[in-house]
Amino acid sequence: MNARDDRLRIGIACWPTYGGSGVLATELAIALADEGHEVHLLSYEAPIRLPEFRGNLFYHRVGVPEYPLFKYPPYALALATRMAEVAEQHRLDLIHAHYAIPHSVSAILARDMVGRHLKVITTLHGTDITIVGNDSSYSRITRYSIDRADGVTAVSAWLAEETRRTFGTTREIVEIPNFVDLDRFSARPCAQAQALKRGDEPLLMHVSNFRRVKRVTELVEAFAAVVATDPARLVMVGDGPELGRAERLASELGVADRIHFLGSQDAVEKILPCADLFLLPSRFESFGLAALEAMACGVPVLASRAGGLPELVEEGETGGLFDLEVPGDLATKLRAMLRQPERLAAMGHEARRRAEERYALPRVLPRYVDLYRSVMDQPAG
Ligand code: GMT
Repeated sequence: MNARDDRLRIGIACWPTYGGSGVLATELAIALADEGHEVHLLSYEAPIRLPEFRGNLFYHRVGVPEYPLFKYPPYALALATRMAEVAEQHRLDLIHAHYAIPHSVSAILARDMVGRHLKVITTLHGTDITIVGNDSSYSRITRYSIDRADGVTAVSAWLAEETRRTFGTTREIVEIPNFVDLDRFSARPCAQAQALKRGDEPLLMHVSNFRRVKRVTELVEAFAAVVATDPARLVMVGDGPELGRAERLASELGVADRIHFLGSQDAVEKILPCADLFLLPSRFESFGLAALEAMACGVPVLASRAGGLPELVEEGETGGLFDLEVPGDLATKLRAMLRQPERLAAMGHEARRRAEERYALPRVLPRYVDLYRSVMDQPAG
């Protein structure tokens, strides 16, 4: 702990690219720094939401040297080495690893190098358990990283339960939901994004990294079915492996003129408030941070009844849920919601209220800080 007072010195490791875990980790780093803690972010490049300069928030790039022998450069080892260096140079109290593979493993290695006084907290975000950690190549090391961390959190009750079930572990997993900056994500519309609207036509929106799990092509299909009877427009924000397929499908189905593919956008908070409904039809989501950001902007959400989404979206209150197993259910629920514009607006208000009530930064941040302190009170084992 910082000698002058009880401010903490925290290392945070995350993926820097578009994706919920990196966004959440960076927002957490900023919030902790704003509270006066000293925060050191480690990643192979600066995370997308990292501000240019904050007095007590530092970024350490992790270099991964090429070597002819290395067909796969060992990033996990370079990260562990950098973590150990930063921990010693800046007398870190703890490393908070976001996403189990490889960040948590690297942090445990760093702790082995530096000494047990350095604590390791791991936050599980979702695909690190459900897709990557589940793969037989990584399953054992994922379980090891969960068991050996000093503290483990999961972003939803569903993910905590899924982790216990998948790995048969009984270790305590603290549920700490994701949070949202309610000043940045608000109902303030942005003039440029307003231009996406056409008259009274409802504007639908989707934001993701366009991975298969997001089911963006299924979304385009459902949208095409709905606009055959009910006019609407769809804005798709993000980039990823399924973008090309989604664009081609939009043309094939004759709805390309009704869908705007905007690519990756740094300031989604300027676009989201223009939406009448946010769509997240994923195969599962451990939490659904993009949906929470939409809710904070006063936009109701239609999501799949899968993973942690029913914890976030309350059917009939802040949006709707459709069943993945029921063919055509996404289109059916979407059409029904669009036909009740007043109800949709009321759900948008309620969505913002829920975001304020449950997911505001001041509500969630103390839970992380309390966990840091309780872990630091544990004897160095
Ligand atoms: O959604 C992704 O594919 C990205 C992934 C990540 O790790 O960056 O997101 C996961 O973590 C987010 C932040 O906690 C959650 O809001 C997302 O629901 C979760 N994604 C999945 O579970 C598919």
